[in-house]
Parts: sequence; structure tokens; C-alpha cells
Amino acid sequence: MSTVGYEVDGEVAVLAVDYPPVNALSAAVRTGLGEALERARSDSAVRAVVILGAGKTFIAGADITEFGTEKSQVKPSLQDIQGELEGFPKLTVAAIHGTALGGGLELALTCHARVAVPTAKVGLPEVNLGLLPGAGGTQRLPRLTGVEVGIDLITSGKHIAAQQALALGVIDAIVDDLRSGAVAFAREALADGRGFVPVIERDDKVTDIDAAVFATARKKVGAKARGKIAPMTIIDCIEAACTRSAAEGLAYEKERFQELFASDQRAALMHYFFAERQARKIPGIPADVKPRSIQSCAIIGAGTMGGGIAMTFANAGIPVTLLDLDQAALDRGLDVVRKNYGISVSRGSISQERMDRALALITPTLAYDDLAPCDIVIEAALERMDVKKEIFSRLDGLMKPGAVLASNTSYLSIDEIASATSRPGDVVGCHFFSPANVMKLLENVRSATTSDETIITVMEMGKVIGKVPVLARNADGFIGNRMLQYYTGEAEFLLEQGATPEQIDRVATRFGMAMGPMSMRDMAGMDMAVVSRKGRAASIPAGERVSPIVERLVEAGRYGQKTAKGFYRYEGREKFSDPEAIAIIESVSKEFGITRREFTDDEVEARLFAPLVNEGAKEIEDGTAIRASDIDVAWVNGYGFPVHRGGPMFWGEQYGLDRIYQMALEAAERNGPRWAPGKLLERLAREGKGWNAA
Ligand code: 3H9
Repeated sequence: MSTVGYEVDGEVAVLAVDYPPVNALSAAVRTGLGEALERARSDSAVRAVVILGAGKTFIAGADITEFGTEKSQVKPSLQDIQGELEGFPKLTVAAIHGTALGGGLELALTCHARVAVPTAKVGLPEVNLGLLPGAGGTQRLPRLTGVEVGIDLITSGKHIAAQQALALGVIDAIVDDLRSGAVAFAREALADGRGFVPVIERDDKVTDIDAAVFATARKKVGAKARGKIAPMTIIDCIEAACTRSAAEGLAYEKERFQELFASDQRAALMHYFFAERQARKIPGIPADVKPRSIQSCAIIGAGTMGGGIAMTFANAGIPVTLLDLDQAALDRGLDVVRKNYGISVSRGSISQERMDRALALITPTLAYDDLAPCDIVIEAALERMDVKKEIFSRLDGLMKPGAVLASNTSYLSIDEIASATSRPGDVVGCHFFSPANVMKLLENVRSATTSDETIITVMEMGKVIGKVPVLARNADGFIGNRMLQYYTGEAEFLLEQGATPEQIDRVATRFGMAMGPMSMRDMAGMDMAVVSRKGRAASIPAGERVSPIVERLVEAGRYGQKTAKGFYRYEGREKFSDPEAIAIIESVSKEFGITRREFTDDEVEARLFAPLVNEGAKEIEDGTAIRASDIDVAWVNGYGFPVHRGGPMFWGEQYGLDRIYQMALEAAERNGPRWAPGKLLERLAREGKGWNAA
């Protein structure tokens, strides 16, 4: 069966691309389009062609599952089809619903006109795959939107709604009904004899552009890129659209696309794209298990976490009942929520109207009974097992049958919490990350007794509320925090051995981390770290070293930013190296007889990240994580790990699992047995295999 349907409606041929799930431009679709266009060309009754997508969307872009395979070389290429469309002797109209993305939008930009239904979105998101729009997107889009908007859209990859696309000139009209509206548009254009100039020939918005526009864009985009190369390459291409002929600009774009295609960043970002989708698939759950509907949410605790979680649900249009124990705490919590929304409004990221709508969805209460009818309750109270058990036992007697009972705990046992109820199948961990209204990760945690239905429900819910869900099995610290202690721990050992806070932070941010580990400690407050380390002391086996640097800094009153000194000294928001902190670190080295030495940046980088990979491998081994790529998704979305490195496990595989294994042996020698490599890493290192052989 052809992947492109062909029907004639009077003088208009309607070509429907039908290639689920997203009508990507696979070899089969390109072949189908080539044939259908040929048919329309030779059909004398046809005077116009409408191209649309069957199913729920227009064309979502090139078929990325075929990248690098023989199929990607099958003719006609996307560019062949575009050439055909641009010079087509009959009127061509792209009719967009769902999303027109990447190559899909690029194809539409070579039609004579574009129409869309009001709910449609368009965008060039190639940057998220480490690529640039390589089928003329960098040359054609700015010709419609102007250079500055074009740079913004293509370097961010954002999708814009039909109304905005119309205002920017990306589409020509909005139609209510996709097919009949597009056909009517084509008929009217024919009747009026309306001519359309091919986008590539419209030069007015790319002529005489001041070079300063590109200098400013490079500065602005570069500051956000954290080492990503695609956004900067995109600016080069858009500049070429303004300084070269159309043919030269297209050739230049093609060359730069190939350069990006060959890059490690492209491989990492594409790995991440599939990893995020894979993370939603939970092996072993029968296909007939369906999620429960989550139409309302209760939250216990109006503190920072509770408030952030409430905002997340309200932003998704889900009503929230927010409970705290006393009025003052509730008022404080709501004030923070209001303030956070206010900041977003003043920054222009949301409208006042949207803020009012969201706030109206949050109902504060002091009465537990008000929670009873909610579809899910998320407990975000004190991190103490006795407190949690008491709350869950109360919820057990209170919540309607079928409600999901979730805890936002970041490390306590979900098994034990579930044991306080008579319905352990409904109990699950929903671990949000701070600030919960911003951070994308939702680490769902299953206990030994969580039902399949509950698991599927919270995974689906994650997507609905705009989070990236990952499923962990119950274990101390789950997926992310369990690994974090090895990253921060190794950073402190490096300090003892001679690295400085500045060097470690510089290397981490050079790598692409949002923030270095020392600055992170200073920001979070070292007194907090000391409390949590005391709480966890019992789980650290004898013979295991934990550096006392953080405790020594706290003893010296250096709590971090809140006391204006920690690993650094602070003046307002500016930080400075501080000889006093260095002296404390050196005194620890001396106390433990550690000879200090210089480290190269590359050494520091490997030492910081290798322990993550080792612990991640142990998580796969003991089932805490389902697969290596889930760990990558968790670290990218919860811990600021650079997405263009693919995640720690992807990075580890590129670095060499044999080298990671060797480093783990050495770390165990220095730090104690918990740092030793597990059996899985040992096997993969010995066999020279990657995570897919885990
Ligand atoms: C490009 O176009 C290059 C050109 O500039 C130049 C060429 C020369 N191909 O996300 P979902 C699969 S680069 C193949 O869960 P949603 C996806 O893996 C491309 N498969 O659904 C998943 O499979 P599975 C530029 C694709 O409704 C299934 O579709 N375009 C592609 O939440 C459902 O996906 C992009 O970067 C693809 N292009 O969101 C668009 N896209 O079920 C990337 C998706 O087996 N895609 N799949 O796990 C998206 O942003 C979202 O998938 C979309 C749908 C918004 C379309």
C-alpha cells in the first residue's frame, strides 16, 4: 500500500501522507510523494495540489530512525521533492494539523502556500538533535520571519502555534477544517489568479542586515548553549542566507549539516531523544493494563516542594487541593507560589491571565477530609519515616478507593511507607526535583507491591503534567541521588588531593554541567549537607572514607552562600576564591597524610564522572534502573547533566567502559569497597561490550 493517498476533489488533488506514528519522511514516504506528484503533474484535470498528513499530525520531519542507513539514501531525496514542489507547474498548498516539524516544515516551505488549523504548531527542532534544518530551513524561514525571529526560532527549536505562525508570515491562512479548508483555499487562489513567489526568492527580509545582529545573537545564544555546537552553526547559516545567493546559501547549509551530522553531539542528542521515549516503556506490564484518570490532585505540605508540585499540576489545568497543618504555613506556602508566578509574569514567560487561571486551580485547606475525593495525593512532608507512615496510614482510611497514594520522598523506602496502608498496590514514589515547577524530571518509584496500574498511571501523569518520567525501583536514593553522592564525594576527594574548588567547578561547567559541584554545595547550604550526611552515616560501611571537608567548613561557619562564605567567598552574587577555604582543605589533606599534587583538567573530568557510571551500572545490575538510558534521562532532567553528552551512561560508554572499570578499581583502593566495580561493569569491560549487552 502506498504511504501517500491520492484523491481528486474537483480540480484539486489531495495527497495524504499516511505513515504512522508521525508521518516522518522515510524512504517509503519520499517515494510515495514523488509518485503522487508525478500523477498530479500529468493529470490534466488537476490544477492544484494539497499535501496533508493522515492521522494526528502533518509531517514531523526526516525519519530519524533511518538516519545513517541505506534507506536515507533512497531517491527521491527530500531536496529532490522540494525542488519538484518549488517549480511545480500547478499550485501547491501544504495543509497543516498537529505539528509540522523539521523536514516537514521545510517541505511545506517549498509549497507555494501554507494553511493550518488553529491547533496546529510548526517548528524547526533539529537543534535538539544536534543538527540544523538541512533542507533549506535556515535559508527559507528567515526569509519569511525576518532574521532575528528566525535565529530565535531555529536556535531554540521551539514550536509556535498557528496564530503566531500566521502573524510571522510562516503560514498564509488559518482554516477551520483541514481538508475542506485547504481545498477551498486552493480553489479561491486559482479563481483569483493569485500568484505566489517561492519563499527562496523572497529576499527583502534578508537584505542589508547589519553584521551587529549576528554578533549580538552569537553572544546571547552562546551564553545559553553550554558548549552545544549546533546553535552557533545555525547562526552561521542564517548569516549566509543574508550574505550569499540562494543557491550558495543552500549549499553552505548542506555542508554545515553534514558537519553536524558527523559530530559526537549529534550522536549523543539522538541517543537522548530515543532514551526519553524508551523510558516511558515499562517491560513486563501487559498491554491491557490502562492508566487511571488523574483529574484532581491533593498535596500534603505547602513548603517549597509542595508549592512547586502544586504549580506543576495547576499549570497543566489540573485542580489541586493543598494541605498544611497550620494556617501560617499554608499562607507562607501560597505566598511563595504567588511570588513565583509573579516573577514569571514580570519576565513575560506567562500572561497575567494564565497566572490567574493557575492560581484559581489551587485550593488551600487545613482539613484532611478535603483530600478524600482526589484522584492522587502526593505527600511532600518532612523527610522522616515515622511522619510519612503516620500520614499514609491516615490517607489509607480517608482516600477514595482507587486513589493513587504517592510520596515525594527523595530517598526513604517506598516499601516501608506502603506497609503503613492496607492498599500497598496504590502506593508509589513520585519524586519531583526542586524547583518542582521548573525541573523536568519525575522519578517515579515502585515498591515491591506497587500495582502495574499505579505504575502506568504515574508514568502517563508525568507526561500530562509536562515532566519527563523515569521509573526506579525502591532503593536508597533511587536512581539519581544514589549516584549523586559518588559525584560530590569524588569532588571532595579531589580537593583533598590537590585540586581547587575553582578547577573542579571550571571543569564541570566546561563539560556542560549547569553548575559545578562546589558551587552547588554553596548554593544548597553546607549545613544541610551535614545534616543529611549524619542521617545517612549508618548506611556507610566501616572502612569507607568520607571526606570531612564539608563538616570542617561548617565548623568554621562557612555554610555557603547564606553566610557569604563556603568553598568560595561571596560579595553579593559574585564569588571569589578564598584562601581561608583552601587552608581548611589543606589542613584536611595534612591530617590524613595525603600528598597534594596538580591535576590536569582532563584528569579531573574523568575522576568526577566515572564514579557515576560505575554506580549506574550497579543500579542496572540490581534492578534499581530498568536500563542505562533511563539513568541518562534522569541525570539530564534532574541534575543538570549536559544533554549533548547524552547522559552519564552514554558518556561512559564513549569514554570506554574498560577505563571506567579500571578507575573504579583504583577508587576502591583509595576510598573503600563501595567504590569498587560491580559484576556487570566488569563483564562488559572484559567483553568490550556496551550497555545494550547488559
Ligand atoms: C530533520 O527533519 C532533518 C531535516 O532538517 C533535514 C534532512 C535533510 N522520525 O514523541 P512521541 C517517533 S530531523 C522517526 O512519543 P508525541 C518516536 O520515536 C527531524 N520517528 O509522540 C515515537 O516512537 P515510539 C526533525 C519519530 O505525540 C513516536 O514517533 N523533527 C520521529 O509526544 C511517537 O513520538 C523532529 O525532531 C521522527 N522524526 O510527539 C521531531 N519523531 O512510539 C521529533 C517521532 O516507537 N519528534 N518519532 O517510541 C517530536 O518532537 C515528537 O515526536 C512529536 C510527537 C511532537 C512529533
